[in-house]
Amino acid sequence: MAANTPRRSHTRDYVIATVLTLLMIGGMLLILHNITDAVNHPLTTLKPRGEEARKIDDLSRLVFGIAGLVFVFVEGGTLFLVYRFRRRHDDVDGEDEPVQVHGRSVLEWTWTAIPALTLAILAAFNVSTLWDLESDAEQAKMSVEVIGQQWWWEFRYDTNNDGKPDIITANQLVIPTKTMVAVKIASNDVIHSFWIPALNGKKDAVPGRVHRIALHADEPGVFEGQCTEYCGLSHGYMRMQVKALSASDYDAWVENQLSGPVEPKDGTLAAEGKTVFDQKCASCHQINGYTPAGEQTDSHEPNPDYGGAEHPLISGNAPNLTHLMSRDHFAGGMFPLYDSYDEAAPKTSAMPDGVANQGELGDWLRDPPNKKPMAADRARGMPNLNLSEDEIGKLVAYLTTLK
Ligand code: HEC
Ligand SMILES: [Cu+2]
Repeated sequence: MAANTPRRSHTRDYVIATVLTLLMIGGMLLILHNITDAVNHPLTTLKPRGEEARKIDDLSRLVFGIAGLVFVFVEGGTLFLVYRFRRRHDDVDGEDEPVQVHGRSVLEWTWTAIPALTLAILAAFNVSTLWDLESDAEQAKMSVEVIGQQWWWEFRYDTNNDGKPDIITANQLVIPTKTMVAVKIASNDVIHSFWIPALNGKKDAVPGRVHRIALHADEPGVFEGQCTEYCGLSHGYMRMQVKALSASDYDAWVENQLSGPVEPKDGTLAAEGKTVFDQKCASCHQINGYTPAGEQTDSHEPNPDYGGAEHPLISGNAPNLTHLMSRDHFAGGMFPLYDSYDEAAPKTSAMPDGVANQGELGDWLRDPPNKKPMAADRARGMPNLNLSEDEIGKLVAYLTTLK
């Protein structure tokens, strides 16, 4: 190459580099702003609301802190070297080059040892946090079974510890605050994943296995979650919530759940609805005490691993509806059960209080697979039962009494 290559103007390069850098920083700030906004983005992992989530958060802060230092050190070093050894306009190719260094074993050992040591330190913190989380789940006094179903979540409580569940609910897991609760996660069909980011990390629900994690909530609140393992057709419509209640509200909730189903008064629309229910719905859905065990239809044969016909409260593949209206949402947490809530009542009282969402419940009964994609022909989800408007009216009247 000729010794006097014409000098290029660097101004344009500097401008482009500056703009790109600013765009990158701006983008990063935008992402950071969004993922820490727990109101509009409730699945943020950066706003822990309980002891377990805080342990994970502390760990991730440490990891990101160290990663940040490494970033600053490496990027700073790179920029310094780029600047220090940049090509100058009077540089001559092949001359004036920096001293070439090769084969300095002390240097090479050092820059191998530093990253290895850093990773080893991080691994120690990681493993000890994992053990810590695991031992909380092991030692928790209270436990709830969580069962993933295509495409909703079932929760079973054994409040009197007789080995049989006595409360079965769906989609909204209710726990007392300031209490370590072990959740034992299983699946009735395919692999799902249970994830309430405000309270803990993810844990897969694997058929034939039971995985355990602990949930702990500092204060009353409703914490959002979403199935995070692709589980077929309506995976995206498989949400769940944890509702943490104060000790007294939790006791009130338990008492209500343990009570029998509300009996509609004779001669009311709801009573007629109950008759329709017994004919058209009870083969799949459980109302505690109504359906004789084992009367499920063949196509919805309950899985014996998960109680099946052994226990009269379990209906196998469909949610238990005994206290339907004690939840906030239905069908995998997708649709609100209340049109409007009583503003005076806190969202975290034992029982939601407001005007029942008759419209969407009616729509659901009119054509469930239209509201949420389901494979009812393969015993997954609720089929269209071709109900008449008259039946739908009666059923909605009945369902909305199930507090
Ligand atoms: C063939 C079985 C089957 C029959 C019959 C059936 N359902 Fe369902 N139903 C299901 C399944 C499965 C779900 C869960 C769907 C989901 O969330 O993905 C469900 C969900 C529901 C839900 C929402 C519950 C919740 O907490 O999420 C309601 C309400 C409901 N059904 C009412 C009825 C009524 C009323 C009838 C009778 C007209 C009926 N179902 C008949 C299987 C059935
Ligand atoms: Cu799922």
